[in-house]
Order: sequence, then structure tokens, then C-alpha cells
Amino acid sequence: MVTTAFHQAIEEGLSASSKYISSQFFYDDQGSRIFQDIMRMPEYYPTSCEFEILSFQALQIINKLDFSEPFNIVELGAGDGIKTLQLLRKLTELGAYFHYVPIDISAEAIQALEENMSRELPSLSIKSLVGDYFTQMEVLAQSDIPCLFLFLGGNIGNYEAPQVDDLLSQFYEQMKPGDKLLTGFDLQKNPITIRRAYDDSQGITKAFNINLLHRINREMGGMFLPDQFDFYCDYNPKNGEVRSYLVSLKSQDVYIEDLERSFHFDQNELIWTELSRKYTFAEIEQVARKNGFKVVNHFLDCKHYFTDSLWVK
Ligand code: AVI
Repeated sequence: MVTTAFHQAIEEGLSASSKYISSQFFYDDQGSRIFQDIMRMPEYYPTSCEFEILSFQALQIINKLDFSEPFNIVELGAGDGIKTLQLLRKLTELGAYFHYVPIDISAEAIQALEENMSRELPSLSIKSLVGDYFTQMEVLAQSDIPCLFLFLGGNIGNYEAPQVDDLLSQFYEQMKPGDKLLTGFDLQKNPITIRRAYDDSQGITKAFNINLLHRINREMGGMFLPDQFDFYCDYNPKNGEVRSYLVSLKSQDVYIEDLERSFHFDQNELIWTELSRKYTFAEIEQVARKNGFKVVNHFLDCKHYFTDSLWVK
């Protein structure tokens, strides 16, 4: 039997006095498909907001880069690249000389992205890198081509404050002076709008969370009965945190074959699955400064729900 990072995380998280499973484990093939459905939900505004920013403000973003040519657009965790395509299309129309460098740990994801991008923009120069962000950023730091790094989608909101500093300081270390970072931040807004984006009426976010239990069953011989769990989430407007949980509907013991043990769940016991932090401008500026960056500009959607924030090293 192979013990994976997922096995270790489940052993640790379900043994803790307050149980948890990290949201990084949402994204197996099935979870990634459900996430695509989330991004298509009308309540889940971050996707359309960022799409709008990258479609309608591409020129303004490009003007703020102030790069000599050629330059690299480096995408960290590219996904399907649909939003980035808008920016790349504008650059291509303007005749800019640049390379698109998506970085992803999954060779399969990169291949799908390359096929997609080449179909949409046949003249695009794509230089994909497969591996973890930091190793691949180190490779890019060796050349003197200026780089714009993209960390889109509001993924930064899924990190706790110390992890955010960790991540940004590692990005900073791998960047050359003058390189830029464009990061998506979901902003604090009417709490009802935020709660609806996560507590959706169709139960898609619930399915996204419950898939963690299916994944344990598939990958480590778990005996979870997913119907015996529900989903709960809560937005606290005082600290900007959406926290998501699985809830055990009864007192139960669940055996996981690969871990050779059972885990006990009390009735109504929670398993914390995700943090989705919403930021204020002051917090974004503080986090940039703390990690050595200077804020160049905030690019906002028309409702001011979301910002792609451009920073320079
Ligand atoms: C990927 N990440 C920014 C999403 C979020 O909003 O926290 C993941 C997600 N979780 C539930 N809905 C969407």
C-alpha cells in the first residue's frame, strides 16, 4: 500500500480534537469538475468579476507593466486559463512580444491548457513548466527576461495569515527586481452576497465538500456513508472569514482500511474543510508591504467585489 500526503493528512486531521481536512484535497478529478460547476453558478460572483477585469481592463494592466520585450506572463496554477485568455488575447492583438508560461504540478492539466490556448490563440508562444511553483520560478529567475506572475482566482483567500506570508515571501525571493505579481483578492462586501456564494441553493458547494468523503472512500478504502454528513458554512463579516465544515448527522464510527483504524464522530461534530478569506484594501496593502512588495494598482470589477492587485518587487 502506498501512503500518500492525503493519507497522512487524513490520519492527522481526523485524529485532532477539532477535526479538519485541508481544502487542498478538494481537487481530485471529480472535485475539479464540481469546482467548474461552482464557477458557473450565478451566486459565485468571483469568477465573473475576475473575467470582467481581465477582459475589459487588459490594456490598463498591460500599460502598468512597463516591461521591455520580450517578457514572460507566468501563471501559477493555471486551471483552464479561460480568464487569462482575455489578457493574452489583448496582448496578442497589440503585437506584444511575450511568452505565456503556465506552471502546474499536473502534466495532464498543462497539456489540456496548451491544447485550449493554441486553439484559441494559434500564434501564442507557450513555454509550459510542469512542477511546483517555487522550483519552476527558480528556473525563470536565471534568465533576465522580465516576468509578470499571475496568481488569480482569489486562491490566496484559502491560506491562513502565516501561510500567506510564507507563500508571498517565497514568491518574492524567486522574483527579479522589477518583476510584477498580479494577485486576485475577493473583497469584503455585503455579507449576504458572500454567504450566498458558498451556501448555494443547488447544493453544489455541499457536493464539493462531500466529495472529500467519497475521495477517502475511493483512495484509501474509507467506509464513509456520505449521506450521514451535511455541509455548513458561515461568513463572519467582522473578520472576513468564510469557514466551511462537514457535519456528522449522528454518532458514528468510520473505518478507513488503509489507515487500519476507525474514527469516531459525535452527533453534530464538525470537520473544518476550508477558509475563504475576504480582504479589505488596507489588509491587501499591509500584506504586500509586509512581504516586500509595492502596490502598483488595484484593478476592480464594476461592482467593486473583487480586485486583481498588481505589485512590483
Ligand atoms: C479556489 N477558491 C478561491 C475557492 C473559494 O472561493 O474559496 C474555492 C471554493 N470553495 C467553495 N466555493 C469555492
